[in-house]
Amino acid sequence: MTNFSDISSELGRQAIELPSWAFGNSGTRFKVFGSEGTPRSVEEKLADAAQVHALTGLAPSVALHIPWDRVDDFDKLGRVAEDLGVRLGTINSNTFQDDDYRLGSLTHVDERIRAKAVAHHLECVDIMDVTGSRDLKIWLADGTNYPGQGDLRGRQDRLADSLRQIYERLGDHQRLVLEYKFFEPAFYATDVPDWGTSLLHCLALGDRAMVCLDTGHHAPGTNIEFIVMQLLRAGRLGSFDFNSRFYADDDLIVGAADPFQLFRILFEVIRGGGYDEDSEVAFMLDQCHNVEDKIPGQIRSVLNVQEMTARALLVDRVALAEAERLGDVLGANGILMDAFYTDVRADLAQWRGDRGLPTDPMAAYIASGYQDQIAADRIGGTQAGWGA
Ligand code: LRH
Ligand code: MN
Ligand code: MN
Repeated sequence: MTNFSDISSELGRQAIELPSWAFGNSGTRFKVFGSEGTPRSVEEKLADAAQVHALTGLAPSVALHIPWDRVDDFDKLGRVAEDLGVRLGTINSNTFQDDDYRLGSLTHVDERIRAKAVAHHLECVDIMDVTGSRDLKIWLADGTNYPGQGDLRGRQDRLADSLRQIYERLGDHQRLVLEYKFFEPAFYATDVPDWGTSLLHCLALGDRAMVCLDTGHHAPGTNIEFIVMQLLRAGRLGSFDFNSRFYADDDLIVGAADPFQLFRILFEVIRGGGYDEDSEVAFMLDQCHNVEDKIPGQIRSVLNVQEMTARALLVDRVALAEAERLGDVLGANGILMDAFYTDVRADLAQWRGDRGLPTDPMAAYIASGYQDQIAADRIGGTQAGWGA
């Protein structure tokens, strides 16, 4: 049996990147609700993210989305982040809110528009050079709504060529991370719909091309931990976009809908070496907080990931391997479930206290008065970018 004391140092190396867009107003296609205290600038988004890190010690970096977070001086923005106690992380490209991209971006049949989309990604790499970011994350809304609308094969060939141009621009320490999603906004055929398509493109590009697994981007019932295992096995799991879903790409708080699935995913990450000290798998949130307060939403999210990581680390892997070897079906399953059902919340509270962090970060946030302060100070906060 593994005890909490055996895993406490391993918990110390957990880092979960926050998305800048989690702090802006967001919603569905029906309504974007405004909320008090919403950031009016990228700097204010960073300030909010820094609260999450200060209270949990879990979120040292912030992902940016371009153009949502475009500023004149990224070097200065990096220093602002540093002063706040965080750093700039992954740069996300965005080719889904420009009229030119109605029929595609990196796959577009019109060479002028495809070149514009490639150029946008090259600008993102320029930004990464300034911010020191390692990862360029690409998610494409590209796809078709009707059979016959586009040549499926031609779109893949153009995508491969566009990605090659972007990949060639990367520095030695930089990575291209290609995210997939099975549908939406395209409903008939999405150009990067699944991990197989993403992996094929990455394999063609080179060692620094990796797959991003967004947990909300699969059909219901998909065994996501199997995908985690396979990508780790291939050395191509680049990053996670964590969130949870009940129906489609809901972007709800990770671990809220199905904590057991999060546990299973994290167990495969750990078993596959993705949580090792030298692992380059990036853990990120990709969430929106439509009806709840955003900063506590992010605090709850990173705590959920930490809690399930702790439970997954508690799995007695020696006993599990032995039970598997012996063909002890229910014994093996029982070993996994014992860890899943272990309530680690009190141990984690103490773990935080031992490190000078609040034992209850949610309560500490409310007590800090930060929410009231930003509600008073900030009038007319911005949307996350959706619909903007
Ligand atoms: C697409 C997605 C992708 C985008 C983010 C805002 O659904 O998951 O990662 O960058 O949402
Ligand atoms: Mn995502
Ligand atoms: Mn998504």
